[in-house]
Formats: sequence, C-alpha cells, structure tokens
Amino acid sequence: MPQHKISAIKAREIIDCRGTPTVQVDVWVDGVLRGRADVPSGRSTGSYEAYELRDGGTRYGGFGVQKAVANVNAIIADALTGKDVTEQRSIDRDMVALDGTPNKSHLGANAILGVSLAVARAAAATLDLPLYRYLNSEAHVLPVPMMNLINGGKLSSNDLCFQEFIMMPVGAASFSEALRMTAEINAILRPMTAERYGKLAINVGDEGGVVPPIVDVREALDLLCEAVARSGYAEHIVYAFDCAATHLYDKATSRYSFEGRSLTRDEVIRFFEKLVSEYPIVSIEDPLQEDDFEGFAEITRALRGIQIIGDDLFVTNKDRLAQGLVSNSANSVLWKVNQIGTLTEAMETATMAFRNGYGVCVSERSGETEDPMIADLVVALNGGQIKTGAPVRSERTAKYNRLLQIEEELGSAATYAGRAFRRPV
Ligand code: 2PG
Ligand code: MG
Repeated sequence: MPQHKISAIKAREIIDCRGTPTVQVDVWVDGVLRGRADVPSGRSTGSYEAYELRDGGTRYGGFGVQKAVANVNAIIADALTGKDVTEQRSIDRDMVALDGTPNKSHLGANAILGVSLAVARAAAATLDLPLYRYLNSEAHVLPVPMMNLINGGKLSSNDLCFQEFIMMPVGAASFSEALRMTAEINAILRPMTAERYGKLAINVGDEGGVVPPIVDVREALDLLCEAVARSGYAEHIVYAFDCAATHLYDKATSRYSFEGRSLTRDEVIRFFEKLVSEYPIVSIEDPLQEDDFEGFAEITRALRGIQIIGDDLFVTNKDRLAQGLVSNSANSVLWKVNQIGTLTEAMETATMAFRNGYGVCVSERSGETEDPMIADLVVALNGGQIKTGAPVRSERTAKYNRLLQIEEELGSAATYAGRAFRRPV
C-alpha cells in the first residue's frame, strides 16, 4: 500500500522571464498541495533536445502551452493519481511509456518535466526534507557559480560571437564569498562598460550580463579581466566561455563564423589553443557544433587540462553521452533537465558522467522563471559547478539566493567546490 499517494496533479500556463509561456505544475499528496515546479526553456537549443510542445496558431505568437497543460491535466494526472509520490523512478518511467516516442513529442517534454520536478518537490515536502537532502543523503558540495557577465550570441543584441563570457571565483573560501566577489566585480564592470562603449552597452542580455558592441573575443575578455583586476580579486578568478558553436556553424560550407571571420574546424581548434595560452581560461562549452564528436575529441586532446563541456553535443542524453565516452569527446556534460525531460533520466546521465571521469555542470536555460529548483539539484548531485547567469534579475538571483540558504542549512558540513569544480568529491 503506498503511504503518500498523489491525490491530484494540476498544470497551468505561466510566463517565463522573456514573457514566453511555459508550464507550471502542482502536485497534491493525500489532499494537500505539496510540490510546485516551473519548466524552463532555451533559446540557443540543440537539435537533439527533447521536444517542447507549443500550441502554434496566433495566441502568444504560437508559443502557448495549453496543449502541454491539457496533457498534464488529463492524460498524465489520470495515470499517476494514486501512485506513491516517493516512487520517482517509476513515475518518470510511466510518463516515458505513456508518451511512447523517443523525444517525448507526443505529450511534450515540457508537460512531462513539469510533473517530474513537481513530484520530486512534493515528495521532499511530504517527508519534511529539503529537496537536495531528499535526493541525496550525502549532498554537501556548494558549486562554483559560473557567472555570465558579458552576453553575446543569441542571448544578446550585440555582435559578439560567443554566447557567454564567464568568470569563476574558484579561489573564494565559500559559496557566499564567491557570490559577493562576483556581485562586486559586476558592479565595477557595468560603469566601466558604459564609460567605454556608451550607456546602451549596459542594458542586460537574456542572462543578465552586459552587451557591449564588441566583435573581438579578446576585447571582451580584456574588459572582464580589467574589471576583475580593479576589484583586487584577480588571483581568485578564472574564466570560461559558452561558445554555442552550433549556432556559428554553416553546414553548407562546414565553416564557423568567429569574430566575423570564416574558420574551418582546425582553425577553430588553433584559435582556442592560442587563447588558452594567453588567458587563465579553464572551461570551454560547445567550442564546436553539435554533430562533431570527432572534433570534440580532438579539441579535448589539444587543450589538455581544460574543461570541455558538451551542451548541444550531449543534450543531457545518456545515449549521446555514451557515444562521446567511446570517442573521448569533451570531458564534461552540461546538465539541463529540460533537454531530456525527466529528473530520473537527467540523474542517470550525471551518474554516467561521474563514473567515467567526466564533470557535470548544472545549467539554467536562458528562459527561466523564479523557480530556484536547479540550486537544490546541483547540491543533490554534488556537482561542483552551476551556470545560472549574472548576479542580477530575479530569475537568476533566485538560484544564487537559494544556494545561500542551503549553505547556511548545511553549516559546517558545506564544502565549496572551488578549484576542484570538475571533481568535487
Ligand atoms: C546554453 C544556454 C543556457 P539556452 O546554451 O548553455 O545558458 O542557453 O538556454 O538558450 O540554450
Ligand atoms: Mg550552451
């Protein structure tokens, strides 16, 4: 006999930080509302991500999610009502079976994920545990915040090719100190950027970073490094990018558009070899396009010691990661729950990554809500690194602020990942 039965599941349409509809799900247990979760959404998405069901038509420009909401309220709620809320694996398995397609295109990954996450929250609340503790009794690692302080690519209105220019306060003594450093550096960076590039440059991009009208990658890096130098924290800071190179790639010519120049794969690899010899860069996400497992293997070899993260390459999918493990492509996985569509499958991908010596970087989507769920998830994974934008705008700060609460709750048991961000345990 199940002890804590799901008594109702109810979804609704809400809007995300871009004003685009998304799914929110409530899970009721034994007649009490216990868990609520919002589904995030990407803009620079990979082709192999699970399917996000949108309504089409004219309402919200076609981006409505009433069909996904209806799928939760009718089909999924019907199938799961009466199940024990703590049976996460079996609940997720049931939804995958109910959908019946390889990419969740029947019910929509946004419908399925909303339920999966709300079920986890509801179970934790029912057992009176914080979510990270419910998911892992050994959870204790606070992640390095990978702060995207300069936005480019699809997340901005400028012509910077790379999507994210990130600083990582690996030398801080704790998560709260790391957060303070980044907020102080951001407060230095903003007026510096305005002075150099004009006041429009400090309007923020989708992830809260500044958007200076820069084309040259080094110029953006120099700006960031100068702000860091002025802060006095330089010895504690290292750098990272998300290149999102799938979106810089032209299939017809097999070339990449970097800084307005057209480069072959080999030239891209040489570009990064030179860059990492000039700057303290420790991590590069998606330096090549999503189908190039061989190129990812080559760049991982060439840039020995640098974290190479596969985002569009792996899409948090175990099968794609398995393929990467065979060819030694990249050495870390970007971990986004909505790329795969259930918490269980995302957890399995993380386990597979860690077991094979790969790192796991938990990530926001550019389209987020105020739901801080990934803060608990990164601690639950002892993941060591989180990418959730600049320390501004509530959909970003919600995650950082939740991590501050977790750090306080863990007290002396908390370990800040610091320089061990790739292998924190
Ligand atoms: C990425 C992300 C999140 P999006 O590429 O890593 O930072 O962007 O959610 O638009 O895919
Ligand atoms: Mg990415």
